Amino acid sequence: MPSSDVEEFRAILASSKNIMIVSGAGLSAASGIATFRGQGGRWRKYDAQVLATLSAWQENQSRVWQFFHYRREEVRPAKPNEGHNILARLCLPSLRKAIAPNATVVTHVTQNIDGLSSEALRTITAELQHSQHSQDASFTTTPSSQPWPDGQIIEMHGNLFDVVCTAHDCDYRAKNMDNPICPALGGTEVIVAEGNVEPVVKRADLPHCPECTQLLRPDVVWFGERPKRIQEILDIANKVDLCLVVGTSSLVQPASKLPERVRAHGGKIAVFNMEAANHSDEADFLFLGSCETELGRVLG
Ligand code: BV8
Ligand code: ZN
Repeated sequence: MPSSDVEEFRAILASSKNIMIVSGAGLSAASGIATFRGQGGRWRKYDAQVLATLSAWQENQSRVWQFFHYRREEVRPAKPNEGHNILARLCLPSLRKAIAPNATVVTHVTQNIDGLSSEALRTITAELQHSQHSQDASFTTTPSSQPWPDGQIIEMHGNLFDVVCTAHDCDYRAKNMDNPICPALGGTEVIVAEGNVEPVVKRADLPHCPECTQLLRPDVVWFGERPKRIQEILDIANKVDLCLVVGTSSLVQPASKLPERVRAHGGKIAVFNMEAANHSDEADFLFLGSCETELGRVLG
C-alpha cells in the first residue's frame, strides 16, 4: 500500500543520487492543454490517440496535419505552470540542494510534446545565470565523472514544433514555429466540430521539405513508432534510485514500464496524479491531487 507520508518521502528525496521524472499530459493540464484521456482528449469526432498513429497518417495526411496544426495553435499561447517550474528547479543543482542535496543526476523524461517542460527549464536557467552573474558562480556544472548529463529533459515522444522530411533519402528536420505552418492550414482549426464538415487540404498545399520538396510530417512519435532516445532512457532508469511519476495514466509503453525498471533494482517510486492510475498501487508513495500544487506541498 503506497505511503502518502510527506516526511518519509522527503527523507528518500534527500538521500537520492540519481532521480528520474516521468511526466505526462496531467503536468500540462493546468497550462490549459487537453489531456489525452480526459474529456478534452478529442478533436472533432476523432479520439486523439487514433490520430497519433502511423495508420492515420498513411490514411489521411490532410486530417493529421489539421489535427497537429490545431494542437500547435492550442499549445502556442500556453505557459509552463508551477508543476513544470518545480520539476525544472529539481534539474538544477543550485536550486535543488535544500531538498535533494545528494542528487548528482536528475533526468526529466516527458511524454508530452508541448515543449513546456523544456521552456520552464530554459527560463529558470536564464534567471539563475542572470542572478549568478551578480553573485558568486555557485551555478555548478555536471562533474565529468557523471555517466549522463545532469538536468536533461528528454522529449521521448518528440515535439509539436519539430518537423521532419518523409523522404527516406533526405535528412531534413527542423524546429518550425510558423503560424500557420502553411497557408492552407490556417483557419482550419475553427471549422466546427460536427465532424463531417471537414475541410480537405490538398496534399500539394501541406507543408513540404525546403530541401527536396517531399512532404513534411510532425516530428513526433506515433503509436507503433520507436520512442526517441529510448535506449539511453532505459540505461539511465537502471541506475535511478528515485522515480517521480507525474500526471500520467501510465497506460502508454514503454514510458509506463520505466518505474518497474527502477523498482527492479530497489529504486523507489512516487506517483503524483489527480487519481489512482495504472500501477500506482505498486508505488512506494502516492500523492493524489493536482500536481501543480501537490509537487510544491510535498517536495517543500
Ligand atoms: C513503442 C505523441 C516499440 C503523439 C504519443 C498493447 C499492449 C501494450 C502496449 C501496446 C499494445 N499495442 C501497442 C502497444 C505499444 C504502444 C502502447 O503503449 N499502446 C497503448 C495505448 C496500449 N506504444 C507505442 O506504440 C510506443 N512505441 O512501443 O515502440 C518500442 C518500444 C521500446 C523500444 C523500441 C521500440 C509509442 C508510444 C508513443 C505514442 N505517442 N504522443 C501525439 O501526442 O500526438 S502517446 C500520447 O498518449 C502522449 O504522448 C502520452 O504518452 C499518451 C497519453 O498518456 P498520458 O500522458 O498519461 O495522458 P492521459 O490523458 O492518458 O493521462 C493524464 C493523467 O493525468 C490522468 O491520469 C489524469 O488523471 C491525470 N491528470 C490530469 N490533470 C492532472 C492530472 N494529474 C495531476 N495533476 C493534474 N492537474
Ligand atoms: Zn526532404
